[in-house]
Amino acid sequence: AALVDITWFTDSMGAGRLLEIETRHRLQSVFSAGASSAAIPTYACQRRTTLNNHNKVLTDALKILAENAEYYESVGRYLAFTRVSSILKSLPYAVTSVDSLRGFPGLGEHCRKVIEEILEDGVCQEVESVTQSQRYQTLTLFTSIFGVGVKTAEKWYKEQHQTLADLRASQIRFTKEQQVGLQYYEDLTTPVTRAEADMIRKTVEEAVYRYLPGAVITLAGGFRRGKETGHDVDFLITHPEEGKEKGLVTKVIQHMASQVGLRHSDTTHHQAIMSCSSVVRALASQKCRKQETSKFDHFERCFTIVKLNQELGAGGQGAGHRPEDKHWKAVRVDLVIVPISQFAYALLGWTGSQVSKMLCNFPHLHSQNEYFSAAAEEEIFAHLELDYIAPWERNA
Ligand code: DCT
Ligand code: MG
Repeated sequence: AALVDITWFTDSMGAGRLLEIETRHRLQSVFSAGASSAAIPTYACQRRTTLNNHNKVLTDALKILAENAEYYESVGRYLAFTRVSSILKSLPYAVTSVDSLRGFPGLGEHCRKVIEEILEDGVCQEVESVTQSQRYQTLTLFTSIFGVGVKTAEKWYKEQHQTLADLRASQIRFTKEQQVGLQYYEDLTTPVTRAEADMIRKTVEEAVYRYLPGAVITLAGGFRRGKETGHDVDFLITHPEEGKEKGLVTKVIQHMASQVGLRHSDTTHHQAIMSCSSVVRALASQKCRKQETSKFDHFERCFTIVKLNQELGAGGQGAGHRPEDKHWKAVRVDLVIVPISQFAYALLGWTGSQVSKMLCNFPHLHSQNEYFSAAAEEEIFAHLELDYIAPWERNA
């Protein structure tokens, strides 16, 4: 059963640590099982977590500590902070005293102290000093660049780089993704709105229906969980007839690229739409779970950056950043092509949050890489004898 919680962490923490995480987690589960209060489901995927976070001050603080732990590659601490944060998000009330946290699954001394300090003083000294540290600031900045993970960010930090300007002026040989990440940094770190997602949907539809008229396109990711903004837009594409979807991704991308309509003189932005199929994220999920997963992670997919026209400066914010003649915004778009037989799993996985995705890797769902067939998400939950959790309750 401990597997349920493990897979969630493997994507963000990298391949080599699965075993370590698993071992620690099994221990944690054993110990927490006895203490956990009846009110809080032990499995993260069974907690109904809406976007209405009553404990944001606490979870923001724990998030900072979790990030910092990740920057120091401290898996155990990362897990501890993240687990507690995820449980706090699921509570339908604001925590006002540490005493009320008795029986709280996985609450260690460290988290307890952090929560206590914030409840009493409004701030936690440790969190304050982390956010003020140069290392934390620089690694947070660098990892916010598309194509840059913790390892790379740390390497650059150790080479004395601290700002984007430092990087741009350096001799570093950037990957293709990182070049794009730096080039469109402002755009890519500006949240994508739902309205923008809808506009992109039209572009995707136009390209997809051209090659596969009966295709079904579903907006997944945070937007499906009810979020108003996201860092990207995730689409699942399938067809009611199994196999019809094969090879679609290349055609769609080529068509979308040809429709971009760049001005002839526009040479600097010729990469406004590009295919980034080798992006870190794809690699993370494919490499690290070779045996256990899963067809789920081997769908045809493409991580792209789409040039979204923004007539009349829609979006408003960040006016100072944009050159006057730039009336478009670079937006990250993920396209995942899924055979209908596996659509329910893909939908569950790509809806997220990361916590819910783990259900797809649950061992009971497949034997010898053959999935139990499921026509809808509800069937996957039912097969695992779990209560169904709706997309908007998966915001752990
Ligand atoms: N996912 C996955 N494998 C990964 C990363 C993500 O299967 N390596 C799944 C889990 C969540 C879903 O895809 C969408 O991913 P994100 O876009 O990163 O998350 P989000 O919740 O949509 O966040 P945001 O709203 O910021 O885009
Ligand atoms: Mg997303």
